[in-house]
Amino acid sequence: MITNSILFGTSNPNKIKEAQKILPKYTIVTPTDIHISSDIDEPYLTLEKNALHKVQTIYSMTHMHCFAEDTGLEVSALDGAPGVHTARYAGVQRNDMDNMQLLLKNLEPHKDRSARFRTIVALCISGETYIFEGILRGKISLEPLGEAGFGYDPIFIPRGYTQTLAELPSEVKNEISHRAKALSKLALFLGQADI
Ligand code: ITT
Repeated sequence: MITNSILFGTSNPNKIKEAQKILPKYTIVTPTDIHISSDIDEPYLTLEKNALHKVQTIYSMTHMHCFAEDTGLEVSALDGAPGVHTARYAGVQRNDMDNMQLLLKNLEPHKDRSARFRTIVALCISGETYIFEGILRGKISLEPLGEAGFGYDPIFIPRGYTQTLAELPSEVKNEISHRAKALSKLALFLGQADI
């Protein structure tokens, strides 16, 4: 066991940056650090199944304590879309601006702009898997605003705020976000398991 070190199986450097700030007591090891591929497919139709698939794939390659996550943006008026298709909403190019523009267009006819980010973190310790969920509620803005964060942050206004996640300081996002909530549960679990 590597005390206080944990492998985060992701290809997204922004997620790694956020996770390291949210989990200061742990050293986050990345796939790049240990020279393995971080490009894992997401073949399933739920965030839970994809997160478990990712962590099991990473564990089978490394046998290290590891976690992976899948995040979706769920928009009420669009029946929960883009959901599990969030990354490729506007196509396989996985382009953030294309994705946001398509979402804004599809939401145009609707009054209800409420939405939520949902993160499922899957943890694998000695081959056993565990799931933690984090949800951030809010609404979709009328246009992209702000430079911080990544992905859909420029069009998501968290409940209780007037600015998008990309306009708010990163410290605020890391306190309130879906990822922060799921990773705080993971940290509590690891602390109780003395890992
Ligand atoms: P993995 O290697 O961890 O899978 P990824 O970037 O492919 O990295 P996801 O499949 O979870 O991650 O991403 C789903 C989409 O949601 C993708 O378009 C992200 O940019 C977006 N996303 C994820 N977390 C976000 C956040 O905190 N704020 C805004 N957008 C986010």
